[in-house]
Amino acid sequence: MRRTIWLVLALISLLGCYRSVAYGIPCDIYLYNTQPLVDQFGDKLDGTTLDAGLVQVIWTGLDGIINPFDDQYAPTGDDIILCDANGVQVGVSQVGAGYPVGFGDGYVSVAIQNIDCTNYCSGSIYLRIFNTSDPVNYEGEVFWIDSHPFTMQDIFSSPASSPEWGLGFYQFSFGDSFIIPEPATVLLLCGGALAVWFKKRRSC
Ligand SMILES: [Ca+2]
Repeated sequence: MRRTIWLVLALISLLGCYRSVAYGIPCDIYLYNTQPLVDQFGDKLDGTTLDAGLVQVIWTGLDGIINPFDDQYAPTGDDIILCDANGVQVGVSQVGAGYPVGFGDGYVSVAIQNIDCTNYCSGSIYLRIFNTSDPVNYEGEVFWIDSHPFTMQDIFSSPASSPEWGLGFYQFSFGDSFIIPEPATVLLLCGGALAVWFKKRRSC
C-alpha cells in the first residue's frame, strides 16, 4: 500500500514537471510602426543619435491596466518590462534601432526573441517611448507616449508577412495625430484615444 502511494506521488510529481516544461512556449515577436512618431514640436523623434528615444516594451500585468512609471521612469504596479525565457530583460530598445543611419527618425522596430509567451498570455503589452535615451538624467523636459495595449492574441493573429522574425508580428499605431495635443484636447482624448502625449518635469 505504501509503495502504491509513493508511486502515485511520483507520477503526480513527474506530470507536474512535464506540465511546467510543456507550458513554457518560447516565441519571438516583432513590433513596429509605419508612421513616424513626432515630438511636441512636430519633429520626428530622434532615432539617429546616441540620445535616440528610449523604448520600453512593457506587460500590463494580469490587471490589463497601464500603470504609470516611477521617478526612475520604470514601470510600477504589476507592470514589468518583458523578459526572455531565461529571465533576461529584453524589452528595451531605442527609436531608430535597426534602421539604416539617417532613416530611423520616428520609427520603432523591436524584435524580441525567445520570450515565454505563456507568461504574457494574460493582460496586454504596450510600448512606452521617451524623447531621450536617458530620461533620469536628461537636462530638458521629458516627454513620453504610451502605445495602446495589445494582447498576445492580437500579435499572433496579425499577418506574418515577415516570418523571419518568428511567429509574432505586430504593427502598432498611435492614431491619426502624433503631435502633442493641447490640454483641452488631451482631456477629450483620454476617454478613447489610442495614445496621449504627456510631459513630466524632472522635479516630479
Ligand atoms: Ca498593470
